[in-house]
Amino acid sequence: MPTNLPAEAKKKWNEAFLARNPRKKLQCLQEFLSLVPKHKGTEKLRAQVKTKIATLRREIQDKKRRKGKVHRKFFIEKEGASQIVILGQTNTGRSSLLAAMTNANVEISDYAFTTREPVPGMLPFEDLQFQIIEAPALIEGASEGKAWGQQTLALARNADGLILLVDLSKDPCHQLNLLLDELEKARILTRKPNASVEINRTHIGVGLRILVMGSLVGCTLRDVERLLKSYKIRNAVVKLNGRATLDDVEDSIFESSVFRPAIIVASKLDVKRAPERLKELESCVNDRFKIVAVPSIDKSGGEQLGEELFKSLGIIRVYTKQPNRKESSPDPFIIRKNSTVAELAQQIHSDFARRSSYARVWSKRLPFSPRKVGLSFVLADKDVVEMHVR
Ligand SMILES: Nc1nc2c(ncn2[C@@H]2O[C@H](COP(=O)(O)OP(=O)(O)OP(=O)(O)O)[C@@H](O)[C@H]2O)c(=O)[nH]1
Ligand SMILES: [Mg+2]
Repeated sequence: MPTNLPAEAKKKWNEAFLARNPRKKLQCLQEFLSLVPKHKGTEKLRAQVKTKIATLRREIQDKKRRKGKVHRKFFIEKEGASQIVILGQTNTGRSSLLAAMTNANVEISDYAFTTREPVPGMLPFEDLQFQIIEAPALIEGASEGKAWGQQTLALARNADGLILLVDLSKDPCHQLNLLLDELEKARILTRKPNASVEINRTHIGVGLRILVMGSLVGCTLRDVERLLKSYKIRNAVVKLNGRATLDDVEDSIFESSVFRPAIIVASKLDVKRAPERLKELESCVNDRFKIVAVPSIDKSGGEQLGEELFKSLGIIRVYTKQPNRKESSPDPFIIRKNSTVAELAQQIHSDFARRSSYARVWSKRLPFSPRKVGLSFVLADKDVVEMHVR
């Protein structure tokens, strides 16, 4: 829905964006909010800005309080093929799952909130390793900053995929809805959106570079340009994927949504009413997510979990081979499903991409191998690719 903001408000938003000092930013955001007219079209925006203000205020207070105290470590460097974050409420069995599926050394207890910092572990799957991270428990109000919620949700935002842990000893649909609600408020989407808009603002004069990778719906490139300029955005690289509307562009000016594929893991299958609660969960999920029910004490569940994660992430492995060698590299390249030979070359090196001219591909899915293919050839999982340059 269009927000129809007055020019003054747009200008104030830009000022808030550019402010480096948190106090100045807070002040600008408060002024911005007072300039936003109250109607249906601005409802979401106003809620979003209020959350931003509350978070910023808390950050300023925390900084004052924390001077000299130890900080909790929340950022975890990515390792392996993908980083997956386990989200769930307290005592749902997140640590138990992590301990059963990975090599992590983690404390399991029946006390609430045992895990206070993210804990990583590696889950092997075929020739890949997934990095699984237990996030601290998520509670209602996490997106507004309760119980380190902002940091926990930032972990999820930074990950490649999510495991939503649902405990079958309690009401499963209530747990799931709470998680989805907090994710939505943090603008982390678990459903693939029709469009994604990325705005990378630069402070030097490169002008507006708008790259339309998909298509524009109900607007032209000029409209997008005009909208950005009305927010005083004059230097930025803007990438539009999928079918983007002008509303999508405006939304992402305020804060971009990210899509994180998710699966549900149901825990505590051994409790008395687990089978009927699993049915309840299935009916409220209604095929929106894959549900994996594996006993967390049983290591054999690791393979099933690995496979479901691999499927949900929308990635494939390809093995590259040098033209003069017989063997392909033992370690796969991880690329997005439906990637082309050109995109693989780009991932290897941008210079390599420029010089590539064709490839030879070995695969069981082809009637004969190797097959000589062009740069637009779409790759599949386990393809062996030999790139040729000009
Ligand atoms: N019956 C049963 N109990 C389980 C299962 N998995 C975990 N538990 C118990 O549930 C309690 C909480 O387990 P944790 O793995 O520590 O839960 P958590 O989600 O990591 O909890 P916090 O980190 O404290 O928020 C412990 O007492 C576990 O023994 C299971 O499959 N069945
Ligand atoms: Mg734990």
